[in-house]
Formats: sequence, C-alpha cells, structure tokens
Amino acid sequence: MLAMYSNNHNDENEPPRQAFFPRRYRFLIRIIFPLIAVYLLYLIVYRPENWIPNTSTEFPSPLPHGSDVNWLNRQQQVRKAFQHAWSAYERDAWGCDEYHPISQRGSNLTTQGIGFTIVDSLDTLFLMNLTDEFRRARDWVANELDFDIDGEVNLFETTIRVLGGLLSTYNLSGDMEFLSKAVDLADRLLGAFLSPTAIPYASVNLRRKSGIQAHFASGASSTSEVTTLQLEFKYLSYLTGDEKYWKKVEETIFKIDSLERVDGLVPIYIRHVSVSESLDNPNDGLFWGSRITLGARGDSYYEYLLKQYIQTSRTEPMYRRMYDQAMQGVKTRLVNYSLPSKLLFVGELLHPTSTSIIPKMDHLVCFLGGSLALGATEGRTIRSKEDYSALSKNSREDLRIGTELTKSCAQMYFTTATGLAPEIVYFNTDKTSMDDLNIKPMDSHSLLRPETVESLFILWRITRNVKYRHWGWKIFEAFEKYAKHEKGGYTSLDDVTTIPPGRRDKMETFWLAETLKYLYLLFDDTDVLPLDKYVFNTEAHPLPIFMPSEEVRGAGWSRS
Ligand code: DMJ
Repeated sequence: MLAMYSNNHNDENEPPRQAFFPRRYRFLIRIIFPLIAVYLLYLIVYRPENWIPNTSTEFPSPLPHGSDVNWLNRQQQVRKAFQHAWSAYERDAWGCDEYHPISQRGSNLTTQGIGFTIVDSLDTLFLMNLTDEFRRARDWVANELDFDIDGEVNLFETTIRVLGGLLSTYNLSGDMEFLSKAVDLADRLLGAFLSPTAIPYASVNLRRKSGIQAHFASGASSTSEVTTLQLEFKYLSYLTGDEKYWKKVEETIFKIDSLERVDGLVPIYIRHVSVSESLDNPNDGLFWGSRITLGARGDSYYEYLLKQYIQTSRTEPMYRRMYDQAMQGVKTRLVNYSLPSKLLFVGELLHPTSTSIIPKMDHLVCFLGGSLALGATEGRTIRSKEDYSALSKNSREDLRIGTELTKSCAQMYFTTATGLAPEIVYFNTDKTSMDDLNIKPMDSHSLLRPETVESLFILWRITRNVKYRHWGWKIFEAFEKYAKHEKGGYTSLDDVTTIPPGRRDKMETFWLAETLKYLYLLFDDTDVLPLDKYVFNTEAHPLPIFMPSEEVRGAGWSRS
C-alpha cells in the first residue's frame, strides 16, 4: 500500500525509485536556483559589461584583444586616407566648394567658392599635423576667401561648416585671420534673422545681408536648421564680447520653447506665415507639418539642446531640461526593437499623437547613440563600476539605449554586401520575417556619412570598450575598399547592397570634416580634445566649453 501511494507507476515488486534530489539537497531548488535566475535576469536586463571599462562583447564576431592592435598605425592609415582625398581636391578643385572625383573637377554652391571644402577641413588638417597642407589652406583663407558675394547660401550649412570651421581653427591655432573672417561671415549671416518672427529664413544673400525663404515646403524653415546655429554664434559672442550673435540665436530657442510640443518632440518645419494668410499674421512662426523624426530636418535640434547645456559649463539648466524631456519622448514614443534579433531602433511618427511607429531610420539618426552617452556622463569617462553606479537611473538608461542604438547602426554596416551602411533602413517588426533590416532600392546609397563613427568615437571615450574601435576599423576598411578612387579622392556610392556598389561623382565635405576626423580621433591614444573640455559642433568642429560672462550671456533666461 505504501509503495502504491508513493510510487504509483511502479510494479509492486520494484524497489521505490530514488527521488532526483535527495531531501537534504532540495534547498538548492528552493533557494539557490531562484537566486541564480534573478542574477541571470539582472545580467540580461542591465548588461553592465557593456560599459564597464576594458571589456568587450562578442559582437559582431569574436574580437582580437585590444592590446594586440597597433592603434597608432591604424590612425596613420586614416591620415593617409585623408591625404588621398585632400591631394586630389588640391590638384583638381582648389578653392571650389565641392569636389567631383570621377570628373576630377570642382563646383561652387553660389557664384564663387566660400570655403565649403577648405574651411570645413582646416581643423582636421591641423589635428593631423599636415602642416604644409594647413599652411596652403590658411593662405587661401587669408588671400582668396571673400564673403562679399551677391549670391544665396544656406544659413545652416554655411554656419556649421564655414563659420564652425573658422571658429574651431581659430581656437586651435590662435590665428586671428580665422576670427576676423568668422566675424565678417557671421555679420552677413545675421541677415537671415530679419524675419517677422524669431525664426531665421533658410537662406541668406551674403552681400545684401537679406534673408530668403526656402524654395520648397511653402518657404518654411527646417526645425533642425534654425536650432543648429547656436553653438557657433554663442561662441563668437564669447570671443568678441558682442552679445548680438548670442541674442539672435537664443531668441529662436525662446520661440521654440513657447511652441506646443508633445513629450518634447518637434515637427520638422516651422513656417514664416500662415500658409493661406498674409505676412503679418500673428500665427506665423508655428510648427508646420506633423512628421516627427530624429533623422533629416529633426536630428540636430536634439543634439544642440544637450550641447548648448554643455557649452556654457552647465550654467543654463533649461537646455538640459528641454533635452531630457525630449529624450523621454524618444524613449517612450519612438524606440522599438526589431525582429528576430531585437535590435533597438528609433523610428518616426507621422503625427505627434500617433501611437504606431514607422520603423524607418535614417543613417542620420545614428548620431543619437553617442549623444545619449554624452548626455549620460556629460563628457566624463566611466572608469570603474563606482563611476557607473554613480550615474542616475535615467543616465544609465540613456547609456543603455545609446549603446544599443550604436550596435544597430553598426549592424547597418555589417549586414550589407559592402560592409557599408545605406542612407535609410527599415527595421523588421514582423514575426514571420527573418531579416532584421530591409533596405529599399531608392535608399541604398551611401554619402560616407559620419554619424555612426561619431557615436563610436564618443562611446569609446566614455566607456573605453575596445569593441567600438574594432567596429570603426571594420567600417574604415570598407570605405577603403569601395569608396577610395584610384585617381584620387573618395566617392559616394550608389548601392551598398551590391558589389561593385557603383559610384557617384561627389565627395561630400563632411567626409573630410567629420568621418575621417572621428575615425582619426577614435584611434588616437592621447585623448586629444577631451569631451569634458570641448563640444563638437554638428559638423565635428571642436569648440571649447567656456564659462559665459554676464555681458555676453544674453538674457540668461529661465523657462516659463
Ligand atoms: C553634416 O553636415 C552634419 O553632421 C549634419 O548635422 C547632418 N548632415 C551631415 C552629415 O551627414
């Protein structure tokens, strides 16, 4: 009877089966196993190895140990790549704004060159210690560069590339030539601010100092463009003691702050007049359209909120609050994970109140990984578990999302035939599909953009995780293999999903100003331009962090 109750499947004659765990070990099941499970969950959710220094994960493949690699040698190879690009430009297109490596010629954005390539490259030349090349470029600025042109230039592009390049090179070299050219340019660019609202026009005529509305989008200005001028103009006020530059760009932020936003997120256009009504309509200066994206026309609005806070030594906390609110909006409204690999991406909304995310991500969004990490530590390196533990919960969350997003951006490179990322990807959220990333034919080109290597550089500086250097090297090798032109220069590519990828006859100026600079800094062992002393403008021009004086600080406003 006893045997029947205790072992009801056994033959009566068989001895009772031993329990799998003798009674004295059952505490293992009750206590130790749950503890192990909780620990494993902790590892999966928090993954501290992602940012504790000197560790690496096995993505995308086992990595060689960091110390076996000669990073100085790799840095020198980036320098050689820069020389390959620069010498072709000098040979074929000297003084022109843009370079076309296949036809070996230059072109200008207006009637004559205003330094888009030369000025955008100055601080990279300086950092790479290319002294002869730097001297020739400096002489061109001193003797040839003339902003008195009856022609129209884009306010944002001219500010981030030319004004930003002049200011950072002045800071690095101390050469007054760059500062006086910066003042002349900024005085002309201020003409774009003569609009009925605090929102500048998209373009400006440099000689007439008059603003010109965009020739598309009913003349509306791009949100990212009008909010990505502030670092440059404020630094100029700091240098000259003249507050007029500061005040103008600050007014634009006041205006944006007064507009209705949903969770800190902003539509990508701002109109100058009500589309159907006259110029003096009081409603002008409102957001126009409804699309929300951290890609084209939205991106650097968020970047400059954080960087304005950092630039003035954290003396203007309202920028930090605007940034934190926006990042909260990004985290709750735009972040999602792909299937089957659960890659984090930042999608788009058709309308601020939409609940469904469009799983589209521009390569431009890849700046955000580094930006979130920069915001989490405000430029400080995490050197120990204690440093990491000292971060707020929100900062740790930002760091996690920043690292995961950068991993997804790296995957945008590592999953294509060429090892290069396309302009736009769609992340898969369909359970039946096996590919995390989908690339549409019209989005498969590459302009050799900087955002992913920018984030790798920032994450390397902040976490010291060598995997970021390895990923950067892998990306650099793919640039070398497919974008390098045998006649000189590097070209944009038609389709990164096929081999050969096909070439486009253009070398973007940000290849020299940003992509190669960030790769060079990623492999740098001296930590030049520390992130707690410099803030990089959106075109990778390093500007010093400073303490604003009362005179140049404008209103020193606080948010309503
Ligand atoms: C650059 O001009 C800047 O980085 C800008 O913020 C975005 N577009 C390009 C690079 O992709």
